[in-house]
Amino acid sequence: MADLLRLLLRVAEKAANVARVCRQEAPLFQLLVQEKTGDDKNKKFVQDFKTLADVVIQEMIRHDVGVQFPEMEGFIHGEESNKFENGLGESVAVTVCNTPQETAALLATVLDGDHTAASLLARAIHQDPATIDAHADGLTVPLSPSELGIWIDPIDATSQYIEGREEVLEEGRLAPSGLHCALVLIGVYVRSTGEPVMGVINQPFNHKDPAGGGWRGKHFWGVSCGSINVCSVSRPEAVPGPGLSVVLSSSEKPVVKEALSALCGRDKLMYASGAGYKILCVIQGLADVYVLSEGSTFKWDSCAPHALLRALGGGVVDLTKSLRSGSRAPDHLMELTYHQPNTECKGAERWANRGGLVAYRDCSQLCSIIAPLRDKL
Ligand code: 2IP
Ligand code: CA
Ligand code: CA
Repeated sequence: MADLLRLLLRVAEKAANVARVCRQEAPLFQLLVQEKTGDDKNKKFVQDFKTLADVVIQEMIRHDVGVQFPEMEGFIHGEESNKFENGLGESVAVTVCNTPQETAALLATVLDGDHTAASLLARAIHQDPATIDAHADGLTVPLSPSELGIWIDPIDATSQYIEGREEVLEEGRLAPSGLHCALVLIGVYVRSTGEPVMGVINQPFNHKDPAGGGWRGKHFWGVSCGSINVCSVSRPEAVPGPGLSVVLSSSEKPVVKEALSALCGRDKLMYASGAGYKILCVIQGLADVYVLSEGSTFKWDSCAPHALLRALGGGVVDLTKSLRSGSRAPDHLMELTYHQPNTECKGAERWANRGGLVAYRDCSQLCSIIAPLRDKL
């Protein structure tokens, strides 16, 4: 498992590089931020490019993991499909080839012959990132890659990534929107039980290099399997004082906002973009819980940060199941799992966390959220 962790940290860093390159290199950046106006072909092309950044990152991760762990190959899933239709209506399967030149040639067919952009992207995909040390050499977990599956969200909070607002982060404070909400999420689960056991999160736009070298990222990881619980983030200390702090999507239902504002301390009901970023806020102690009443997140959004929360003694439960549990406290049966689709649904909905969710660090805080919501929802 230490090998798999090291590999995932590396591919997540590579993914973050690709995400940064798309914003830093002018020919790519122009594609990313082009106005969505003009004729239909142009509109479609711009839309394509935004998706292409995601698809390329996901395929790169799938490729690199498959090379080192062939037994995982059929079990590496993600948000995107690699089938791509270019502006000319041709269908292209985006894959990572053996050489940067071949990858560039393939990407150029998707980018309507834009060879400059294709070469820049291919170079980033084939570049070796600086090695990231997990300090996890002694990590032994009784699981083999052939028992595991992977969920990838190549870029979570795409809208913030595209919009690109640069916020200066204040230590210990949550910033509701901006580039820092965009995250690369790679989660590992057990195929037979659906338990999330390993998660890697890379935040490509954490801070600006003070020497003018552009954006620098930050990575987070966690492993949780039986009695083995290790996380790169240390468990935040409990902050004394009344009320819980809660983070929500700004599009959360008014009834949920009202129920929770009665429960939270002053200024402790907060809003932030990105499902992954909101769970990361709980991991870092910037909020105590994240409540989402709708089925608008997917397995690829929650798997990686869920593993980190478990390693810290918390978790992510299905909100609907927890509300229906009568007076019983939420238990591990209500935790989200990652191996079974919603069979009655089609497309992405098959993998939606349909019952909504609550992400928490502390079981007692979870209970104190569920009871009042049960009366209101
Ligand atoms: C989105 C993204 C959104 C989030 C939504 C996710 O993923 O994280 O920000 O909505 O649930 O599915 P909100 O910010 O309102 O929580 P993506 O950007 O990958 O589509
Ligand atoms: Ca997402
Ligand atoms: Ca995404």
